[in-house]
Amino acid sequence: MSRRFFITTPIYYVNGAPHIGHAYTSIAADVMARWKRLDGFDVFFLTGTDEHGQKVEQAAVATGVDPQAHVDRLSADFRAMAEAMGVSFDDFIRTTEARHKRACAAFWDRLVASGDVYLGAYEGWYALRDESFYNDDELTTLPDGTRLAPTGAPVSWVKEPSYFFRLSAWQDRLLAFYDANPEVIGPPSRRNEVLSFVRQGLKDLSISRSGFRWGVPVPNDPDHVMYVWVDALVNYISALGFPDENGPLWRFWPADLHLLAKEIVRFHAVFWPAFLMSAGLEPPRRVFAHGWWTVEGEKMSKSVGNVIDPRALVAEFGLDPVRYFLLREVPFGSDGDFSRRALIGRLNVELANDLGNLSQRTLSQVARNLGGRLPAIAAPTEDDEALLSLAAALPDQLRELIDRQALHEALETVWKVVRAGNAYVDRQAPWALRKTDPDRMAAVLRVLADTLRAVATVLQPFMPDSMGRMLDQLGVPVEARSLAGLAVPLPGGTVLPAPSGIFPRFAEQAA
Ligand code: ME8
Repeated sequence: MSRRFFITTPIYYVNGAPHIGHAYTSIAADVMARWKRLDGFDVFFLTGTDEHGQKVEQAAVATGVDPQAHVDRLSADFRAMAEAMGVSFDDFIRTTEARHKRACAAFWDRLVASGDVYLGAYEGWYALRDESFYNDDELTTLPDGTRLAPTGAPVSWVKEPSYFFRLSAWQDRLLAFYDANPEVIGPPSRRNEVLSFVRQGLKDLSISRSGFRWGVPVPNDPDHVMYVWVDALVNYISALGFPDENGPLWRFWPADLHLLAKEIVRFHAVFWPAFLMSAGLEPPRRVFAHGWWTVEGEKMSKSVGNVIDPRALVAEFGLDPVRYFLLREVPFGSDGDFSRRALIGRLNVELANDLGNLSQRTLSQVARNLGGRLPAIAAPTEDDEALLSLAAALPDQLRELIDRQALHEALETVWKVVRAGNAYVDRQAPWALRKTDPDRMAAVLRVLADTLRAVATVLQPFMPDSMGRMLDQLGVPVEARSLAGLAVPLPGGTVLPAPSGIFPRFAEQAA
């Protein structure tokens, strides 16, 4: 098995401030990247911004600034958002960078060399908002005659000279590829959607635009810029130094996981593998699409005024609680709704009560009754053994769940252990043992400390800062915080720092 792991987020369009949807994908990818690092993998985690296309050009013109100045400002904001969300990216690619334009030109030349590119004329519907072409039969018509794409974006009729990619010739090879790689698209609902789209037959794809300038120039034809989606997808290899296949980062190709939401599966699971195979490169190993967030039951939109700024949420609730909520609330892959009530409920019940109390109950008794020294491991009773074996199973269980992007199940699996830990404290009542059987009290507290250590270790990717503090309080040295490190027990007598609460409670507020 390869111990390298390359994970990407979409590169986000720079046409507004980042919102909770962007933060969600980036945080989920961050959890997976951190998990793989914790498990000893050599990880490359890529995010960035998509800065070309007619939509961006028009937005810049509307604000009266030069497009480059416009994208510089917005890209910096996306980068700042990622940093504020604790996103541990290894590189942040921008499609206006020279390294990216060079990679696009080389990639285009490869497609041309493969015989898959020809010059023609595009005539059809185009939705600027989606930067996407649509067939007539995909559209709906409003009473006033306006035509809309399935995404709700208005379309307009475009007629211009265009280069085409011979996608029609790739249908059978794509189907063979999906067949040979059943895990390449997830979740299964998205895989089925892609399979039926490809089985219906593929039309050649327009891959250049000639009506505007804000894009990567097509090599040897100054009248054309590359279709923004060709340019955008290439980011995943330009960040690895393409076309230099002997460079230090090329070993990360093919990507282990392209993470994105459901509306852009077709670009990643149909067009991108076809382009790559045409260019003689390996297609990605997996494309996984999560669902969409709505807010208090409504679609997020600037006009409704319900767009949630993730940085404002963090300012109010703290980063780790927000990360936890986003990944716990919704099965990863399904749509979900953001509500303050649900957020506050989970933070109070699951973080403050379940996990916060378990650690407080354990550590305050170690501090008070054992002089703040971690007790030695004692011969376990059946009840001890039951809890310890649940905790010891966590790394393997989470490996399997996170490898199939079941982040919500991973958290639920950890919480089963947390709840078992609280039930164990209630049963064992170490506070009552203090006078009657102090040795047994010490043994119980050690079982609890070891359980908490396992829990905090596997939760680090989700809540890096809080779990770092919990491991500090448990006396776990930084170098012993990996999954491998869990196998080595802490010595009895380790001096623990004074415990302090990790998760605050929040008052429910009327909306
Ligand atoms: O599509 N719920 O960029 P984009 C969940 N530039 N996720 C959401 C979301 C929501 N309500 N809104 C946005 C593009 N996202 C292209 C991508 S990649 C080569 C080019 C997240 O700014 C989700 O990951 O429209 C979605 O796929 C992405 O932002 C779309 O970002």
